Amino acid sequence: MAEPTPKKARVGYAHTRESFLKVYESLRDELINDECITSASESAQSKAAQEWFKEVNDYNVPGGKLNRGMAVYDVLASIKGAEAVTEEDAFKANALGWCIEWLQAFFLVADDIMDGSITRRGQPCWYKQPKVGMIACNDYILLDCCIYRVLKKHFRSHTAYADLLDLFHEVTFQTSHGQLLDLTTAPIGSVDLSKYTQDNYMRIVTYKTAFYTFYLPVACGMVLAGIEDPAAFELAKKICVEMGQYFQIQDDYLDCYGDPEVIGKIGTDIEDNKCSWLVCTALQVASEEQKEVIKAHYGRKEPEAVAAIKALYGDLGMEQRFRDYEAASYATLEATIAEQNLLPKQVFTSLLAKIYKRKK
Ligand code: GPP
Ligand code: MG
Ligand code: MG
Ligand code: MG
Repeated sequence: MAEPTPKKARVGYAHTRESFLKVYESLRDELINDECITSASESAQSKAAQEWFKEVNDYNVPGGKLNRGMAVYDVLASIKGAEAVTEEDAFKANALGWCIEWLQAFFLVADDIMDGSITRRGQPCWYKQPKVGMIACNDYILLDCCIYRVLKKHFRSHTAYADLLDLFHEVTFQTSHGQLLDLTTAPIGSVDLSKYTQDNYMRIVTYKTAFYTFYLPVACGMVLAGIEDPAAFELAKKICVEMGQYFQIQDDYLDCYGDPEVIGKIGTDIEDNKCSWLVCTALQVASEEQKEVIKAHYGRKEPEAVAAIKALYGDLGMEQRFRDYEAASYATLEATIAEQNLLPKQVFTSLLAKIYKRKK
């Protein structure tokens, strides 16, 4: 009698940057050929528009660290176990991951205009390209639209379609509220040191960064894993907000002390009058005389003014203060993650490991 054919083992899905990028290419091709914008695609005008749309995507979407996008699969695998994740699940996780990367691209193109930034991810900001300029305002709207086209195409029959739509809309609302706080706390040409408080700072970074950077990927992974318990989402939000605050404090530190070659962008926080962790912390320890230096030089474009602020940060030992904060914050986060039992700890520890002591 013939031996029974052994059950074919499922070939494990390799979750690599390369496999994630392959999903981007197929989603992007679907988008640029989306039938709701290609009815007249034979005309030269339509061809040129399609080329532009492709370039907007390729220039702004896939070139970052991809931590947010790749985290959706990691969260799903941490909850279900990697061996239980099917190819179909993996595709869905990666498609949602790319929706987050599209959201990030939308935010960054817009943020760079608002912050007057020069470079991003090691290349000129999109709006700085001579042929682009303020066309970038329409391009970031297009980047935002991509999220909802991908969701419609790949999730419209999913039981959680409405929840996913709501999640992306809510997080966009929270982030633009954060951007409003960020911009209005740093009005050009008026340095009001009384605004740079710890409370104001934490409110800005919670909204402008934490929800979309950490809560969104975690919540997407949880939705795909079939989690419905509101308490689990509340807990995830609490931990993700704490992690997001830490992440933005690192971003503020790197704006001043990071190597532009490594972080891929040139810092503008001092010139832009930003309510940054560095200026808020400096003000807590500065003497009256040092506060006068901040008042006279913060929020100014002149290189000497920026140099005066950086020298003051040096006098106040800001680099060491940041390292102390980083160690303390990491310890607190580890404790918060360890003391909960609603979600596998790996959901959060794998995210934290990727950002601890990051240089970019
Ligand atoms: C980070 O601020 C926050 C964002 C990029 C969100 C922008 C939100 C919008 C609604 C446009 P940042 O200016 O410190 O970031 P970076 O240092 O990367 O410019
Ligand atoms: Mg910016
Ligand atoms: Mg900004
Ligand atoms: Mg920044």
